[in-house]
Amino acid sequence: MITCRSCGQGPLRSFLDLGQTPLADALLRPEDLDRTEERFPLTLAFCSSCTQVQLIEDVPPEKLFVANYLYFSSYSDTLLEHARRHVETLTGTRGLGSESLVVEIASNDGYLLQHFLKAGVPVLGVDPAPAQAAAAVAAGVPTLSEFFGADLACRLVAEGKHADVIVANNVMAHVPDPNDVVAGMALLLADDGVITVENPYVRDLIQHCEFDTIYHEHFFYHSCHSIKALMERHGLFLNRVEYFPDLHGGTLRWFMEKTSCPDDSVSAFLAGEAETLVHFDYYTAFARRVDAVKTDLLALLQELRATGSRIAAYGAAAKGATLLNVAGIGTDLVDFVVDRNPRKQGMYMPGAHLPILPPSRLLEDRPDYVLLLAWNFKEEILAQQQTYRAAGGKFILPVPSPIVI
Ligand code: JHZ
Ligand code: ZN
Repeated sequence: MITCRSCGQGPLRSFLDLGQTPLADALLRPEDLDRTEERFPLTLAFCSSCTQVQLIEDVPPEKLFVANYLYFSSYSDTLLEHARRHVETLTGTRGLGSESLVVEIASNDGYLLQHFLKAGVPVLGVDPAPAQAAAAVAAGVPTLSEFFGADLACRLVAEGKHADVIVANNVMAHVPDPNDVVAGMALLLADDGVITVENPYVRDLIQHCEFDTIYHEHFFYHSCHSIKALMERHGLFLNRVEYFPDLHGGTLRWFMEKTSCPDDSVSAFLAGEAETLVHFDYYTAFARRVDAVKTDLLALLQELRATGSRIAAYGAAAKGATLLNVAGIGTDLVDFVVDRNPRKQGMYMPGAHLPILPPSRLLEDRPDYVLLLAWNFKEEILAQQQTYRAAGGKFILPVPSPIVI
């Protein structure tokens, strides 16, 4: 039996098979295009013991987050503003100052910690991705370029460090051994400290058919039940839940402390989940709905292409790679993808092999349609592309069901 990576039990019951796909962030250089790309099965399952939704297959994190992992958090203004507000609230509510310490796990390029530094609060970032950690250090954000876990936490504690706040945004999905990470958090957290964790909500993934957010980096798809169970195993208690419906398709922020004092938000979310996503039945229709989106999207693109339209895409996002590969969309249908991260420009999307170009190409080439792969930043990208739209350019939103806007 394959056991659950969170509770160690199971059984795991699979409910979605997305076939074999290349790693979603493994962008290709021109010279890689003729090489065979490694593909891995992508199957989603539900743990009957702790309700944690997770991937069945295991890709070693060293393959995922090191060499050609080019995701930089700072290319979205929406995300930067979300981070700035979180820092502002935490600094105020927790009374943080020059004697405090904030540790962020998966601190990327320092997009969040920079705001604490501006407020005079000492920080430490941890991120194994070398280019991102180097960018953070260059921007003055102290950062250790390694994986976070109990070992690193012990070393930091031995140096006399205790965190008043630990932030872990979009990383609890990415760790194959979440117990090691949470054990490390519990060791490092000061007795009166707080941990905030953010992750897309599995409820929104299912409800809005966001199947493209399923890829090998995301081992886990969290709910309040699954996070609570994971945290309690390490003496940490879920005391508050906040919901951001527009962030990454629907994100939850969980607050954990060493004492249990849950507010009403916790009971409200747990009650909602008890009726729905803690039961396997909740997931059984998902595969059929995913198939319908794939078929409809492919039919729409084929029809547009057949009538002479030119189609591009926006956002060389990991979710874009899943969408293109799972739906079978390649250069026969979409000419190129644009992205404002200069490190991604000049590279190619894994599997689908679309070239990645700067966003200015939309106005230069004037494709008739743009498939919005980064649909999670719809408002930001549509606002930025007003000139292209005013000139008649149209966007295609792939999920929850394909529409032209
Ligand atoms: P974006 C990433 O997923 C990676 P991805 C990771 N696995 C994760 O969990 C989630 O984030 C949270 C570009 N862009 O953020 C930037 C523009 O070009 O949706 C990105 O390359 N112009 C850690 O990769 C891409 O689009 C813009 O105006 O699916 C968006 O990728 C904006 C706003 C973005 O995440
Ligand atoms: Zn489990």
